[in-house]
Parts: sequence; structure tokens; C-alpha cells
Amino acid sequence: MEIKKEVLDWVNSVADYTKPDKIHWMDGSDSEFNSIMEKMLKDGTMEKLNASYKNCYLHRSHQNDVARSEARTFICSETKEDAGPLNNWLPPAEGKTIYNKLFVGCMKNRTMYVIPYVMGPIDSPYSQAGVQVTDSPYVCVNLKIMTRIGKKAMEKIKSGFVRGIHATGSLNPEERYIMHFPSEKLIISINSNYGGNALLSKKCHALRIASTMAKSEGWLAEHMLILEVENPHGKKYYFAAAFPSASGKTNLAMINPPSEYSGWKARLIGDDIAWLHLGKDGRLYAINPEYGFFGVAPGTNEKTNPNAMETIKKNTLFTNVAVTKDGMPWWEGIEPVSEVTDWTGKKMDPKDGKAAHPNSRFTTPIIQYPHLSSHYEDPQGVPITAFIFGGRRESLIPLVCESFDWEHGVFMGATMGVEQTAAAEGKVGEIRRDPMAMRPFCAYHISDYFEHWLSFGKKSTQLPKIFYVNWFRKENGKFLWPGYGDNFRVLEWIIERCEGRGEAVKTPIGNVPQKDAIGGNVPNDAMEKLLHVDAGGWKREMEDVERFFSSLGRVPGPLKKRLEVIKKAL
Ligand code: GTP
Ligand code: SPV
Ligand code: MN
Repeated sequence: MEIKKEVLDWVNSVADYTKPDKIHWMDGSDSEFNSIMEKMLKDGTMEKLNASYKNCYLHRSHQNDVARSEARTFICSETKEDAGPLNNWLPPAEGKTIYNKLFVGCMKNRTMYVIPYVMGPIDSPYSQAGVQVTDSPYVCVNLKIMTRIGKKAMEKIKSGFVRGIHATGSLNPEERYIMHFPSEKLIISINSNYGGNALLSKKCHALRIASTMAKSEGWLAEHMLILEVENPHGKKYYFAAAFPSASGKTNLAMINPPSEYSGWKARLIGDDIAWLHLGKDGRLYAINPEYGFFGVAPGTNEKTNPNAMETIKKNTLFTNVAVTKDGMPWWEGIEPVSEVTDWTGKKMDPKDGKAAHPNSRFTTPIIQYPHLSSHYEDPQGVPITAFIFGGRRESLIPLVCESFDWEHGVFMGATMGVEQTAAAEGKVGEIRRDPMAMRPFCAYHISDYFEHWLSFGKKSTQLPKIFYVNWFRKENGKFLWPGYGDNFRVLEWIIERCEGRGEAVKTPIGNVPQKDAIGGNVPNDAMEKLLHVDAGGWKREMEDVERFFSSLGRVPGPLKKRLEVIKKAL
């Protein structure tokens, strides 16, 4: 691997500060993976799982380090206004002071790994190369699965590449910093070794830094799955769906059509991040920058997601799951067993509490997925038919709702209110506004982000239609909608609408299906509830949206106007 001078100079400058014993340049080979893994097996960072899970390992993270730390995530833009009201801001100089203080000698007696990586198909004009340095072998083996690393990446590195500096540090949550310097395309992270805090290519680069690049270059970097659906006549439709963390992206991306949909096919392109560019034909084309899944384990089983279960049977890293007596990974949702070692390493009966951490995850190669789209590595990406927004809401939000036009669709996304999940630290279940599922990931002023979305409406007439879904309506603590594979029925209705067919009822908040439009085994009264638009509840929802808009300081005129129109219609 020929090391580029700009990379070498930068790596040396980081090493001058952090004082590692050794510098290891990752080439991405299997033998390299195995030797790093060997080291972790010896020091107990990793545990080998049952041989029926070929080449699979378990890692238990520190108990203070189990999810993204949003409160410790910072945008170090020139001004506070640039970061906007939804980000924690640090002046860049203060960020650098923290770096100078916390990183001095932090890699003493440790190896610093240098990981050149590419986000996106190697030959795509939309891909981006970056370099992460880290002293965490756990991060190395995860990135080997999650991104395309090594020689090919080094070749793709251009001047001004995205740089990530990560150090494990003490894991002290109070001194944890995940800092982003958008103008320098620089990420600095210390005192966490978990997921989006430490695998800097994922949320930090492919969403936060990319969001600022996308804004200035006229494209979109989104927290979206990408799904291909083919109908029995061979016509293909592409969906890009934004649901907040732990709200169903991976599961929808891995959907199987229900048995009566003979001839229909569903294939995966991405499960978490989409980069979208306007094509010459005015359509939006999406690529998946990632090379692996970092998926939520609990709830995943043969019934809900057989495709995930098949994918994770080999070459997979499990983080914070439980393990059975014979070394099989286990979590809530898998068939009951009487005794497991829980995610903290203690023996327990899963009847007595949660054995796997609710945010426990699998890291697994995307190319092992059984129904990968043949367009997964298409350099131009796939043309999106429909955008879908959604999130967890026990009440009010109907199963599916179609926007009237682009502006209304942007309003729907911008005002998404969802229940918090375990994917980030914080109170699970509390409702917060999470615009386009990007609240934790948009690295600039959210109103400018809305403006950016609206601007596409002026650039093209061939944009995707926008829909809003909610799989999570509950009554007496039970889900009203079966979800998972049954969500395909909703996709079918969306396709019908995109084709200019399909019955719909116009309501103040958008078009909803007629009662009998969505099939399946859902009792009539449940279906009625799922599709009902409760004017009183929606008025209160719009009041909350109004408060949200006020809290942002400034909001694009068309969104404020749309709010007034909906309020009046209600
Ligand atoms: P991130 O990786 O954090 O961005 O999450 P995600 O959006 O990919 O969520 P994922 O698909 O992993 O789902 C999170 C949890 O929601 C899992 O426990 C799933 O089993 C559950 N889930 C997913 N889809 C459905 C659904 O249609 N209905 C119900 N009830 N639960 C679902
Ligand atoms: C999310 O929280 O949206 C994730 C997991 O996809 S993490 O990579 O930890 O951010
Ligand atoms: Mn995610």
C-alpha cells in the first residue's frame, strides 16, 4: 500500500500528540483481522461464540458506554448559529483545547491503528474516502466489516479527505467528547468505544460531516434505508425511508413479502444511511455508503426477520448480547432459554429481566445478505420512487399517510414527533421532534436543513412522492398492527399511489387509505383505528409543532404557511 504524503504527515502529527508505542497501517486483509482478533481473544475484549456461528465473536462494552451519547456530541462550527438550536455547540478553539488536553499521551503503551476507508461503492463518483485513527482494536474489526478499507481506500484518498481521531481513553462519560469540525472535515472522539461514538465513518462522517457537504454541494445525506421492490411484471420501485434510531429501518430494509404476494421480490440496498444526488433526469438517486450492518439485536428472530438471522450466522461481531451455556448469542425475542450469561457477564434467568442490552447489536457484512440488490454497488445509485418518514408513536399517527405535494412532504418529515429509543442515552418513550430522523445527525442549523430539502422542489419535477408511516400504534399495551412482513402491504398501497392508482381518503393531514385498502389479518375495528384521523388529537399535535417551530428561532416560510393551512383544515 502506497501511503500518501498528506495522510502520512497528518498521522505523524496525531502520533506526536498521542504518543502510541506503534503505528499499524490497516490493509484490510483477513490475516490482519485475525491477528487483531487473536489479541482481543487473549485479553478478554472478545469471546468466541459457538462453532455453529462460524467466525463470530462477542464483545461486552463498558456499562457506561452502551449507546450514542448525544449530550456529549458537539458541532464545532464557527458560530453557534451555524450549529443551530438542536446541536450542542463548542467554539472550534475550545474543541482544540480539549483535544490538546485529553489526547496528550493518551495512546502510550498502545498501538495506533490507521484505517483508510471508503464510504460508497469504490467506483462511484459519489463515494468518499476518509481516514480514521484509533487505539481500539474493537473499532478496527468493526470498521473492517462496516466500510471498504485498505489499499483501494488509500488510492481513493484526495486532498482534504475526512479525518477521524479516536481514542478509547478512560471511558469516563463526563469527559466524553464526540466533536465535529465541519469546515475542516475533522472528527475527534474520546472516552467512548461504542457504535456511532467510536466508528467515526458512520454517523460522524457519513451523516454529520456529510450533511454539511451535501448542503453546500446540493445533495442529501440522510438517515435512511434503501429498499428495492419488484412487482410480478418485473417493474422495480425504490424506497428510501427515514425512521429514527431503533425504529425499524433495518427490519424494513430486510423485509420479505408475505406469502400471498407471489412473484413480488424485496431486495436490500442499505439499512441506515443514504446519499442522494439529483440525476440528469431530475430523479433522486441513492447510494448506500456502508459495507456492513450495525443492527439492533433484540426483537430479531426467525419470524420477524429471517433474513437477518441468516446473515448473522457467520463472520459477525455481537456487542452486548447475552450468551447461552453452549455459547450461542441470545437476546429477547429469541426462543426462551433457562439460563444465560447476560450482557454484563453475569449468569441469570432471562425471566428475571433483560439479558441482552436493549441497544445490543450485530456487526455483519452486507454482502452476506441473502437478497442483496444487484444495484447495491451501482456507482450511480438507484432512482427513488418514494420517501417514507416514520417513527414510534403509540397513538394518533395513522398507519400510513400520503403528502399532497413536495412541500407538504417536507413538512411531514420536518415535524416528525417520535418516542425516544434505547439507541441513544436518555429517557426511553419520551416524545421529541426528530426532523427526518436527523435530529442527532444534522450538523448545521435545522432550519437551513429544511430550506435545503425545500430547494429540491424548485430544482425538479421528478422527485419522489413522500409518505408517513407508523407501525407502532398500541392499545392496552399491545401493537394494533402486526408490523414486520405485513408492512409490505403498506408498501403496496404506496406503490399504487405512486402509479396514480389506489383509493385514498383526503384528510387535513394528508391522504389515507380506505378501510379495506390494506389487506392482512387485522380485525376491522383495529384497521379503523389505525387509519382514523382524530381532529382533536391532531390539533394538539399541531400546537406542539408550533411550539417546536418557535423553539427553532427561524423556520422557512412555506413550512409555517403549511402549518396554518393544516390548522385551519382541522
Ligand atoms: P438503528 O440501527 O438504530 O438506526 O435502528 P433501525 O431504525 O434500523 O431499527 P431496527 O429495524 O433495528 O428496529 C429496532 C427495533 O424495532 C427492533 O427491536 C425491531 O424488532 C423493532 N421493529 C422493527 N420493525 C418493527 C415493526 O414493524 N413492528 C414492531 N412492533 N417492531 C418493529
Ligand atoms: C443509530 O443510533 O441510529 C445507529 C446506531 O444506527 S449507532 O451507529 O450507534 O449510531
Ligand atoms: Mn441508525
